[in-house]
Amino acid sequence: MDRPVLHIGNKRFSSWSLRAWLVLRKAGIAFEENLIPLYTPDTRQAVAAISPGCSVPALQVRNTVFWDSLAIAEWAAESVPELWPAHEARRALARAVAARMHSGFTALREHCPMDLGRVPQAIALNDETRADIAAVQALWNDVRSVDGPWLFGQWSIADAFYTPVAARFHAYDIPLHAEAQAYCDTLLNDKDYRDWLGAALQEGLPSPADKTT
Ligand SMILES: N[C@@H](CCC(=O)N[C@@H](CS)C(=O)NCC(=O)O)C(=O)O
Repeated sequence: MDRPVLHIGNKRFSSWSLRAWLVLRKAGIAFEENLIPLYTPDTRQAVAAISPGCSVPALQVRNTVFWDSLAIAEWAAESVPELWPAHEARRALARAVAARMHSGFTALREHCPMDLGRVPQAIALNDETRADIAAVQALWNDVRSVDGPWLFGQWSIADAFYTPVAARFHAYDIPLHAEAQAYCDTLLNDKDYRDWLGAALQEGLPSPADKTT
């Protein structure tokens, strides 16, 4: 049977692609990758040609292409339910936590775009971004399990959604509470994330003309 193909953006910049890629890796689903360079004059057309949602990541499964990191994660969880917590209430909470990242924290996403090639360096942060950073840490503090190093004990899709956040905190040298820093260290030392990072650092890239959030 043909393997699914995950269409992704540059590993250095595409935080949404990283989320979907991590989920498929953790699910143990074999897949091919197709990288579409972002920030080129041809990007829009190239993405529109493969993704009905005109965005990456997009996953081609046989004759169907579906898009959006959260939809791809849910597709994987249909065959690998362990990608979400087993307990019903924790599972609902994990979904809410992932969804909050997916649709929120916009100041953090805009002002601290993911750039895995960036030498860690602080920047001036506006009030909205500082508020997002505080809210992320408060959220982690509220939900974090004592049963393991991940947000819900075992690795879950929620961890995929916060891995790029940890990468931003690192790249912009953002001081964190000790517990939040420990969780970020767990995310950034994860073997699958390190594989993605290694590939990102091999990419020869121009500076983005636009910023990915
Ligand atoms: N909500 C979407 C966001 C995807 C997104 O914004 N992708 C960016 C790259 S990280 C993109 O496809 N950009 C292509 C373009 O702007 O033409 C998801 O979760 O997958």
